[in-house]
Amino acid sequence: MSEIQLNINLKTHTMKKSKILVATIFLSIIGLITIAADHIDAPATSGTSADITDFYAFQGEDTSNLVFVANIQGLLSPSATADATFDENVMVEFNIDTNNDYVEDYVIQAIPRNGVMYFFGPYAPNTTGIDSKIDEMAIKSEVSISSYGADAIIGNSNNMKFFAGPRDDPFFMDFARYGEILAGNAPGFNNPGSDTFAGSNVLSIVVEVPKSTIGGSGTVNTWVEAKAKQ
Ligand SMILES: [Ca+2]
Ligand SMILES: [Ca+2]
Repeated sequence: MSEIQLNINLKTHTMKKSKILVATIFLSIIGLITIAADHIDAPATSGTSADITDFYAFQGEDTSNLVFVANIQGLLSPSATADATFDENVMVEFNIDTNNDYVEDYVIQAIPRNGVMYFFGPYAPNTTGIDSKIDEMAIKSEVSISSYGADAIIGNSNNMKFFAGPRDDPFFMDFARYGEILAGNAPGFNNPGSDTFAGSNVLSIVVEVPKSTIGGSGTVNTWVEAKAKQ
């Protein structure tokens, strides 16, 4: 299992970003936009179809909505992107905790089948924690998976919006310089630096939901998991 976790406050308008490079993380960061990333994952998941590179959660252009973005299978070259597909045995689950006990009160689950990404939720899951199940009674939505180089296909149903497909990796990090800083050979980052992820792609899953469907207001904790079918 690969997991990234972060906090987001539904009311504040502070912007804060964070970059973390460990396998499983927890961030007590409150902000309009919160970002967690671990492009280099634990050996068991690194480079696999379940390898999460980034998790973004932010208020939508429609301020009554929240947007969740999970990027997986990072560092795809253009040629690799053309061949990259979502794994039908891997479910990506967005977890949302609304009462600060770090147990998910809502989940949004995404799983691909035959070129379509299916979404379930948001709904209160019967199973929490390490295990996950898809409740067939959950609200079901879908969007065709967009092809590399083609226009993005946006699904719009159940008052939500959906996207699944390859995207340019938006993450910026100068890993070479970072290594030099850690080694004591450089005083800090260059401006603008050299983006290690320039020209590389990810497979992205995006869902925009009304805040009213995930608790409405206050602070939520949210994290994303990629889980292989057992
Ligand atoms: Ca909870
Ligand atoms: Ca879960």
